[in-house]
Amino acid sequence: MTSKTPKKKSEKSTFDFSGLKKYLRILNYVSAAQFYLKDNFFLEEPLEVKHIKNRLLGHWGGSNGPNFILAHLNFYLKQNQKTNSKLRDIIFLLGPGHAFPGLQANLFLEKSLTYYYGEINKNIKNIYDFPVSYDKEGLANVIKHFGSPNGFPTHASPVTPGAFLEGGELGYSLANAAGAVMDNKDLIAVTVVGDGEAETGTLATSWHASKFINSKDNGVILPIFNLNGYKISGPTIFGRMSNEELTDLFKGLGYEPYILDARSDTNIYANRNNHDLEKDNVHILMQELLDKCFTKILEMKKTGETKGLPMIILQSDKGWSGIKSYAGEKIEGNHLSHQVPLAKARTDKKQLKALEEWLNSYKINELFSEDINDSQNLIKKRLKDENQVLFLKEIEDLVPEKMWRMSMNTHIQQNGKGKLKELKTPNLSTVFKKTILNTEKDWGRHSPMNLVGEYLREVFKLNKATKNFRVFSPDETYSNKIQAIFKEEERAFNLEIKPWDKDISKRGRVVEMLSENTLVGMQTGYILTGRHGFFVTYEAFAQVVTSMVDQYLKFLRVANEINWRGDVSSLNTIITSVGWLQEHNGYSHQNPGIIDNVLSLNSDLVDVYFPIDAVATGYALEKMVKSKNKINVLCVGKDEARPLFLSEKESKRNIEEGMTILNTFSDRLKKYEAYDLIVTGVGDYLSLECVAGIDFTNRLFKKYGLKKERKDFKLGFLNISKLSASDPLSEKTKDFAEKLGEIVGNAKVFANFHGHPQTLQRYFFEAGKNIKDVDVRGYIERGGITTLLHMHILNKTSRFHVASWVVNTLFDLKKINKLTHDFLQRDIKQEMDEEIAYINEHFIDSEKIRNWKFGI
Ligand SMILES: Cc1ncc(C[n+]2csc(CCOP(=O)(O)OP(=O)(O)O)c2C)c(N)n1
Repeated sequence: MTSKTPKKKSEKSTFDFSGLKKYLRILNYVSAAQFYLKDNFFLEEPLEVKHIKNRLLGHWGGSNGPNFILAHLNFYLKQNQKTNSKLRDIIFLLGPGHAFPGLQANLFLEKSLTYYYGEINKNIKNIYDFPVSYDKEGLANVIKHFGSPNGFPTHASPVTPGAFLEGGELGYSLANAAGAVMDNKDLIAVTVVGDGEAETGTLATSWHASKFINSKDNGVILPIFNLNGYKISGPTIFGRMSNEELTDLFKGLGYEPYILDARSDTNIYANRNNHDLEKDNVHILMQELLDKCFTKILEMKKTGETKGLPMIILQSDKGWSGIKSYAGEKIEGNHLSHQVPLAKARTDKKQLKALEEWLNSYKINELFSEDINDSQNLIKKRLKDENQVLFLKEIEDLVPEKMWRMSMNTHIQQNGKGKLKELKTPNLSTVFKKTILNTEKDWGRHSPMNLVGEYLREVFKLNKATKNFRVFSPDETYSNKIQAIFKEEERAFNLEIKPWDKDISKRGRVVEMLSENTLVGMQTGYILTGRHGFFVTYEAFAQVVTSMVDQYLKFLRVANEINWRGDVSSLNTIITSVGWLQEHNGYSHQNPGIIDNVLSLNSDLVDVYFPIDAVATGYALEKMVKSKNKINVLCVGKDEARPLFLSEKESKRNIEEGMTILNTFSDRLKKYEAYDLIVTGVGDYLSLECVAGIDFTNRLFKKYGLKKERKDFKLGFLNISKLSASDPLSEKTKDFAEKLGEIVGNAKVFANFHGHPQTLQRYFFEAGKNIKDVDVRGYIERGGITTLLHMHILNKTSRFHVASWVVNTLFDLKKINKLTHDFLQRDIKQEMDEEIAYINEHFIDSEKIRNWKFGI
């Protein structure tokens, strides 16, 4: 494909790599300089302690492999993009985000840092108070402000042009890349994977991503596995595997691996007195490999095949081109280069000297263009960033055209164009008609998850042409009861499909893989490149991905402050097959911890919906798909026998407002009256038990003729349909607390929560309630293979516990006497014991419980 492909390894290149080698020298110099220099940025005078930063932060060792890769990619793309339009839609993902100094150096050279953080582009607000102009001053700012409190971070981040992967928590790279290339037909995601990163569970399963992505209708990932052999403090597993083992492994995983051994102690190009990078051979080999890979990718795209997708295994020295050894210890090609070598350069003169020698070895001053000292010229050049010149022409010539640069790819940043492919959303009444028929209150059998299935099916249908929607699920589409989507869309599978396999095709847009981590990585990659996706999973195992959600929130929070990033759809998760009803599985499948986790984040970007029934589920879904830049979780049960508590109108209001008193289940209040007791339900099963508890209480008072006593207190039912994570600095958080405080007033409160009780407690505390006036119940780790009622009894959230609390509280308030209290409590206990006896004998809840209806 290249116009001048080099012939043989030993042959002298027909390419002129002189510019590339210089480009690479800049990348490596600027990478290193970012750790150390606060002044004398280009070593124009002898290096002194006063030039060295007070804190030496960052990661050197991992930066150099990616630097080599970046320089080569630019070289290759610049040669080929003009003649081959298929090579213009390319993004770059850096798995080990700590290798950021190199990426940052490249972004400066590509002028994309100047585009976003220079003074030139008036449309883009510079979030920094220093300019990154494309001149020495701008480059000095890049070096100086690396890893500083108000400057650049030490890892790739949302402030990094072209990045949508933070890479701090390792392992996401391939999954993110997979999400990005899905339904982006022409996209090629070049993805650098670290060999330490490759030991993580997420990455280990992500090699399989290509089995869900046919390369004809989707883009393709080109993995470049940077095998530098070391992690933080020792060798990597992959670093000590033989080439045969590596080849066998990756062939088995479905790739065609090409190994490039560029290590100084094993390859024939080593030259310890000079950078081996100054020789042509390693560059010829890399260009040959890139050409082979891109050619093969474009070939495979014609058939959609993904078996045998090319990948490069780049074996390089960790800390490549850096200090070789110090005080008898090997630094380059060893884990000791991982962070900042010569970390005592500020206090140890010998280390300072060694640092100076090392930095000088790149001869940075030879690389600047000759006319940059002409200050008049400089001012003129600043006006037009693309025409500015800082380095020698042969270096600047390597940078691809602006719109084809990996860092400026419009799938990732908006650049003034519409990146977010808006979703057409269903008309809810159409969905209700299909699933519920009559949406008025009804004690019939309605499954919220059936409704979810129909809703998502409708979303697939409406967005068929735009191909901007996917569902990600760990093998649970059927199990979570959303199989209605298969009437519209299939599961993706790019391996052999047997005649008896169901709902599966090479083109499906439902991704079912039993790796929650890889799925969420795919989902975030899909979303951050402008599309929409739901992750549907068992509640108990959603916790597997909590740290991924935490990381995503950090990304969102920073991205939301950067105007050139543009909007993205929300990260939508449905947690179902919840712990309260776990008929097939029992104790191991009972864990609402994901709710605690997301609600404990200090942010106003996280909402968790707890719709009380199927109709409310519809309204919650509508909110989720229409929201932007947020994290939404929907928590709802999947069983069929759920009543409808509310009219459509009440439901809509209930979801809109996040909490409402439901009059049907509450005592009527006269003007200026307030509730003495409020029973609060959060979650479908828990709310039902509250309502049943109120009903049971009313019957009890009736049974014993306690008419006067019953009239003497007002009992209300509050349903909370949405909890948001709290941000102490946010108005929204204060509003919620105020509203809750107003509703509950001075009432005594009993609250039944779907998750762990302590998570809900905080909201009442924030609302100003005294903790002794609020009794919060929830999942207290009691469970097993048992019935729904028994789960409530075990966790003290049952209707009997509601009634018992009412009776106790009335006694405390002196509204009933001791005698009444005692016989009511005896009655409650007796009824509960009868139910337990029934369950023990028949293994199901009694008919009385199963057929219970409010007030009937
Ligand atoms: C999931 C996760 N576990 C642990 C770490 C801590 N950590 C940071 S860098 C690193 C070693 C990474 O090795 P590699 O991916 O090979 O990166 P490189 O050698 O290229 O720097 C580790 C363990 C992390 N960032 N993420």
